[in-house]
Amino acid sequence: MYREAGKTRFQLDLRRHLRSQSICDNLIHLICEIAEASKYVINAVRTGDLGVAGTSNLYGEEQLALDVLSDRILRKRLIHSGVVCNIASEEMDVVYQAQAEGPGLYSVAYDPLDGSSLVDVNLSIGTIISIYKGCDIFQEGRKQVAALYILYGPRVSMVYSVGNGVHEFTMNSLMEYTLSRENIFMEPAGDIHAPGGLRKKYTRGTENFVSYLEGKGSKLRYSGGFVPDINQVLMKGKGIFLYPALKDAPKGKLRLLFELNPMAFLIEHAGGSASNGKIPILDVKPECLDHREPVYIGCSEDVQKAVEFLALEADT
Ligand code: AFP
Repeated sequence: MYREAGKTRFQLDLRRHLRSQSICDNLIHLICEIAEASKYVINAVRTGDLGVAGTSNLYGEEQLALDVLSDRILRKRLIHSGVVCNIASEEMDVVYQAQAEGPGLYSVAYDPLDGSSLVDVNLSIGTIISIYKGCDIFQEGRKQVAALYILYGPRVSMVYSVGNGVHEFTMNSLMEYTLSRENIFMEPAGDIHAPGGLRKKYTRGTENFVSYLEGKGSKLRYSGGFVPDINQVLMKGKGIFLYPALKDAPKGKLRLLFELNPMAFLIEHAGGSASNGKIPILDVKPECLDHREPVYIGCSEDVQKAVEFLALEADT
């Protein structure tokens, strides 16, 4: 659910909206630079080479040419911004220091093109960005000062929060982002669920939770892209995404720094919740770049129900 931006605010562009958020100029500049970079990513996605890059990332996953190209576009733009200290990318094995520690600098963790394996079947994908003040990229997600994603779908949209509401911008024909939804908020409980991972590998608690969702009439809506799947839950304001602990992968699949922390920041600021099944995602202390966590994220009552089912499993 959301409050449709009033007609008078529809033309409000990203920079002016950011200025209304009482944040410092360097953060405004950084978010605008990321918005600019997204235009080059869009062009790459629309026209780029769908082949493989012949390299692999930290997780041993084959890198598509688009992954590498999108990563390069974003990293160059972040360095060019002049306000970024450390950079962590899902496509890089190490933290990249753009400049030495100093006042007014930020650190950025990003997934340049999440869901890139969906490009060749023309499904929606996205860029996910997490921003911290200072040079420590391994802070708990609750210490983020901003988070955003860009969704490359039938429309290109950007959803951001600096801790003062969650707002959506839509790209117009001039490739400008203009306000389309302001102060997006979520209902306490939902009627859609996006269950990642193979069901036969679910633990009993997750299996019972998904059966509970089905029992209350929740519809399965899963694309395989974290950004569009979260965007659906957020924009409808009534749903939950889960990528749980699996029997052969107790930490699930999704990465804390690049995927879970930024989305948890957005969902919590829209009135929802995000848990690893025990504690809020935003309270998990990142241990390393490839830190993964199970995730249940969306309507607060649905997330709480998942935690209860998992606690029951733990007691048996
Ligand atoms: P890719 O970036 O390799 O396409 O993975 C996408 C993703 O990290 C996330 O966007 C999805 O929610 C999740 O993986 C889908 O995983 P499954 O393919 O196991 O459902």
